Formats: sequence, C-alpha cells, structure tokens
Amino acid sequence: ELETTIKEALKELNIKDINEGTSTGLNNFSNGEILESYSPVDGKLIGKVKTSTPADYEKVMESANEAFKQFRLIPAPKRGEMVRQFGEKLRKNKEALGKLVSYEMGKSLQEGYGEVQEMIDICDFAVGLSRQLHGLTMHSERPGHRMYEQYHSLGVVGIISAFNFPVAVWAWNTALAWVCGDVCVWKPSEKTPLCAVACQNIMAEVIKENNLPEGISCLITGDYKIGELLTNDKRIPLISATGSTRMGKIVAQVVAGRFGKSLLELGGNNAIIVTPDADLEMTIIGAVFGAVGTAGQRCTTTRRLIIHESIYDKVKEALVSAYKQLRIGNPLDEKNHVGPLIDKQAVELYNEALKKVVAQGGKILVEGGVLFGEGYESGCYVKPAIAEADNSFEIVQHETFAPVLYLLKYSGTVENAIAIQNDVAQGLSSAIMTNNLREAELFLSVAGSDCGIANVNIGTSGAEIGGAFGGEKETGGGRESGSDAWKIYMRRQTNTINYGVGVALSQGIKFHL
Ligand code: UN1
Repeated sequence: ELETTIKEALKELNIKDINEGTSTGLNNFSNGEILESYSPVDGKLIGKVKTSTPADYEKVMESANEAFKQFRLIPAPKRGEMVRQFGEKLRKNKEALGKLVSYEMGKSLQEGYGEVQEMIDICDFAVGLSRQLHGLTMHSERPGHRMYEQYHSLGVVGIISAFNFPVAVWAWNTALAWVCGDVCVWKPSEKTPLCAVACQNIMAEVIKENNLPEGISCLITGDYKIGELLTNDKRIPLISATGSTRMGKIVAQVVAGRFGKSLLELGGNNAIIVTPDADLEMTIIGAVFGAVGTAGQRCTTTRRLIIHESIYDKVKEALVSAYKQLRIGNPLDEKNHVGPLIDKQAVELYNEALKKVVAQGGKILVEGGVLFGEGYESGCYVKPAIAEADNSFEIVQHETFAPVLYLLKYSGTVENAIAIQNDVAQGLSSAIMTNNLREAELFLSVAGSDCGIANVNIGTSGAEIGGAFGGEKETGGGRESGSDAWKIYMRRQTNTINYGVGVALSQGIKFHL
C-alpha cells in the first residue's frame, strides 16, 4: 500500500526514469554517477538520481549567469508574481511532496506536510516583500544634493541544504532570493536527492509557463565535492549553508577567503529552562515535542532541560511517563509520534552518545536502543532516551542529531539557569517555561539567553517563517526567512545626486583649480 502511495506521489511530482537515474526538469545536465536513495522508513530503494560532474557544474553556472542578466531586469513585483505562482503549485502538490519528504527523510507525515506549508508561507511572505525592498533616503549635508540608498540584485546564490529539512530550507532561500532578482544554484543533501528533484520539477513548470530563463533555478547533486565547487566559485557572491558546525566552518573560511558573503545555519544545542513557576502541562508538551519531533533531527530540537531542583523530581516523573506513551514506527502512519533516523550512520552516533553519557557520569532515565523486527526492517528506528547529566559533559556540549534529551538541575535563581543555558558553544534556540514576569523578561533581556531565538512558554523548535531564523556563536550568525533577512540577498548602493550648480565637497573641504 505504501509502495503505491509513493509511486503515485513520484508520478505526480513528475519524477521520471527512477530506475535509470532521474535528472532534473531544468538544466538537464547531470551526467555523473548514480546516487541511490533509500528510505529510512522501510529500507527500500526509492529511486536513483544522476549526479553532476564538474563539467555539468560549469554548464549550470553558465546558465545561471545568463539567466541573472535577464532576471535582474524584471521588476521585483513581477518576480513576486512568479513566486506567487510557485506557491500556488506547492499548494497543489502539498500532499505528494509532503509524502515524499516523509518517506525519503523519515519525518512524520504531519511534519512533511508542515514543511511544505512552510514553503507556501515563505512564498506568500516573499510576494509581499517584492513590493517592499526598501532603502532609506537621507538628508545630504550639501545644498542641492539628494542622497538615498537602493538595493540591487546580487547575482547567483549558492544554497547548500541538509537532509532534515529537505525542501523548506531551500524555499526559505529561493523565495527571497528570487524576489530580490537573484538566481539560485542548489546543492541538496545527498541523503534526500529526490525531494530536491521534486522541488526543481515544480519550479520548472513555473519557469516554463512564464517563458523565463531556465537558469533561475538550478540543481546540482552529489557529495561534498560538488559543494566545494560552489563555495570556491568567485562567480557566487552569496553562499547560504545549512548543516553541521564542522561543515560551516570550512564553508565560512573558503567563502571569506574570496570575499564572498556566507549565510550560515549550523548546529544548535537548545535548552528549555523550567522554573518553579512553570506550567507543568505546557512544559511537558513543549519539551517532548521539542526533543522527539523529527526524531531529534531538527537544528532547533530540545537537547537540554534545565530544571529547578524544587520541581526536578516532578518534571522528571512526568517526562518519563510521557515517553512511555510515545509510539515509534512508520512516520506515514499518523498514529505514530516518532519515525526513523535518517540512516544507519545516524543510529551509530545515537548509540555512541548514549554510551558516552554513561561513561562521562550520566544516568539513563529512559532507556534507548535500536528497534528490530516487523516494521523496523530499515534498522533506523531508535527509542527516544532521557539521561540525567551535567552541562560540563563533553557529550552534552556536543550536538547529537538524535532523540537524546539531557536533564540538568539548577538551584537558586533563574540567573543560574541562564548561565547553564548559555554555557555551550552553540546559540540557536532557547526557551523558558515560567509564569513569572521577572524571570521571563530577564531571560529575554541582554543579560538573558544568548541565542538567536528565545521563547517563553513554548518549546525551542517550530519557528514561524515571519521572524528571522538563525543563531549566534557556532550556529554561524546567519538569519534566514522573515523580518529583514532579505537584505543579505541584495547589494546596497548609496547614491548622492547633485542637482544644484557647482560642486560642493563633503566635510566642507575646499578644492580650487
Ligand atoms: C532546521 O532544523 O534546520 O523551527 C530548521 C523549526 C523549523 C526550522 C528548523 N521551522 O523547527
């Protein structure tokens, strides 16, 4: 039954030659090795993709550069209209694409649909934005002069995305980049190539129907080596990269070395502080969804709970009993809460983390383990685990992309909890559970959380597209999605116009010939 559902979805998404190696609907240049995509849901081969060779990459870049020359001349609201049509197509394809996301990546069907909804939301946001790419007007110090700034299209944007949000993160970047007049070259995770082909096919229709140049949306597939071509390429003024801190560090250095800009969304080590004034029911829902949603594979996943000692046992017991109710299994079955990890390598890292936390002095509260037997044939299903730990443990300081939650205890005032929360290398998302105004406001103040995202009475994950998304420290400092995140996709130009007679120099400098 699952097989038919997926086959239908692939057909709807126009993914062809699944057995020989599909290439994208646009820029049909891939001539490289075959990449096989296996589902973590049932371990079965979903399809094959032809990867890109360095020569293919060159063709893609030529096509992108050509497209940019034309695309930047199209008025921004017209580019917005293109993005509006893309959003419409996503609405039509939400079910098929959501299913493919769920099957190829392993997140729950609800979350698969949610991811497509995020794409639709960012399209709507970008359409409005296409009439609001505002600069400022300044008063010149010189008489008869006018000074203002404007934002111009930047060029080719390189997008490197991770397996955990195989479609949404691309759309956060492309929807903004396109209204800004940029063209995009996408290197998706090699773990979710079919999701990328599906997205590209949807966009291909929009481009064709509007008679626009193909190079507006380009896809290159393969491993990190093809990604390196992007990061090293002087023709690409902006690289937007989502993934591990290790990867981001390399990208940042390479891109900075050629004076490119980079937008980095790297690892998180997100915590929820639970104070004596927390609403317990809200805390448990927020913490459990934050920790086990997407099987702990969001960069915003809740990894640490920092609980006041006076309520520690109560919270611990409620969590342990909530974990007992979790149903692990096929994510396309809506009765299940937790799907598989992306692959067996991820399972290994999960196993290692559990071993390490014990070796480093932690205590397991909810036993983990890999599941075998019927329904778990892929070998990627693991039990969400909870361990009592200390913030100083090396393993707690480290982001493990799996459902392992660490309980940490604090005593005294909320300042102590904030100190623990900030005492990690990463700075993506954070939350406090409290009904105490002083605690909440302190947490949000300059002396509070040092993260890019700080929430009160909701968990660390599930950000909306309207806000700027990203984090500080080893998370990389980039901001994507809402607010004024669009500015990084454009270049700012300051213009001064003298409409008077005679030349007046600034700073009152006299210069006579
Ligand atoms: C990610 O995990 O890469 O806040 C991004 C969230 C999502 C985005 C997560 N909207 O959980």
